[in-house]
Amino acid sequence: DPYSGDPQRHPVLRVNSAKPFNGEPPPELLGDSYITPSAIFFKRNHLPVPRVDPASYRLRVEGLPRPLSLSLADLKSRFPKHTVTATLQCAGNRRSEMNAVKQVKGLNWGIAAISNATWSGALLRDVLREGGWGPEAAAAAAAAGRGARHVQFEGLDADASGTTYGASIPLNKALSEEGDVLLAYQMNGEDLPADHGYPLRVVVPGTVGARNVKWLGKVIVSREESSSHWQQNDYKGFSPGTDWDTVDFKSAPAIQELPVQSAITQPADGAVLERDADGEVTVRGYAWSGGGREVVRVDVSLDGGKTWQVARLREGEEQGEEQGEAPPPLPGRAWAWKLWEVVAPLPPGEQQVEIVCKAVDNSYNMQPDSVAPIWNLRGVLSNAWHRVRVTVRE
Ligand code: MTE
Ligand code: MO
Repeated sequence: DPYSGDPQRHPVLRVNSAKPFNGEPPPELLGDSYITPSAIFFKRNHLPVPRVDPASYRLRVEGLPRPLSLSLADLKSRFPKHTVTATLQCAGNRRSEMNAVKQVKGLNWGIAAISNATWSGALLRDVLREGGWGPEAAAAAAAAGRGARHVQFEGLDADASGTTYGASIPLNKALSEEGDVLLAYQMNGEDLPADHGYPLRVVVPGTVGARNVKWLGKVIVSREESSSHWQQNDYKGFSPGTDWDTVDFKSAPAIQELPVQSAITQPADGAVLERDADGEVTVRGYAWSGGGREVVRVDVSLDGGKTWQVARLREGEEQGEEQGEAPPPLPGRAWAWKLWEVVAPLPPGEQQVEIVCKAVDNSYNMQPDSVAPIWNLRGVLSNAWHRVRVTVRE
């Protein structure tokens, strides 16, 4: 069993697949803490978890004037340590809602294939610079017809044929002073857990989970995108009219930045609510957008989207600022989600109530109101208004 070396997992995780392991936390727990504890942070593995010996581990960095081979000690001592609070979201988060419209191919994620953590490590741009990457090297490469546009990442996890997990991001993102791309050796102040990429993963803030390669073995500055299956033939968006007979994966770009997203973590879909003394209900959830775009507003409806009120974005201690975990985001660098809350009067009488939320980011991107028009055969980019139906009792 290639999975016999996999780590133990927290029993509270809802398992979408045991081998490889894929699990998400219960929504109520997810919405409880600004920083998701590592044990319940969603886990998305395509392959067995590789066991990496930290003493002999080397990160290879190629496609540079001076290729590098770095030990963990090198990464920790030769580069300044940076800490970033960033939300990771799987492209397939909320896929189950697409499945409800029409069957898609992929793990049946609920609303919790998203989590938020603090990550610490070396900046990728500092490491590339150490390898001699700079304006001169870029110009020389371009003049020689080898102009680099991408940075590829290879994981140490492999299938039976030896094929490893891989992905790439645009070189600009890696080099930008405002990109905050990390070669992370810590998550929430501790060594990375085995499931999250021990001893090293890349964290690409604002970018789809799939490019945040775990158990990182190799970094390659290159002219081409990663040739991996997951970059080329997966994690791309298509029209609702495209099916498996007609799909041409070459026709669509690989997903990088994700669209604006929000969901209700409390109450749960199907919950029965007893009206309290004040006749109010507390609605909570998360909101996030890709590319460092900041969520500026969350609207909540208690009548299926007819009337709306603005949610309170939970600030200060609730957002982790007291712990120094979340200084107010810099423009274009809002990498972390916002938790929000509404305390609203429940409509009178015993009835079914449909609670809805939708978020707006600082580019005024908004979520679509329904799933069918954004349905796609892989069930990715599922970000319609989130709806939960509850029953109110007297
Ligand atoms: N990296 C490697 N090496 N192998 C993987 O299977 N899965 C990717 C990404 N990095 C993956 C990987 C996907 S699709 C996602 S959504 C994130 O890791 C999930 O990260 P997490 O398990 O830390 O939540
Ligand atoms: Mo993913």
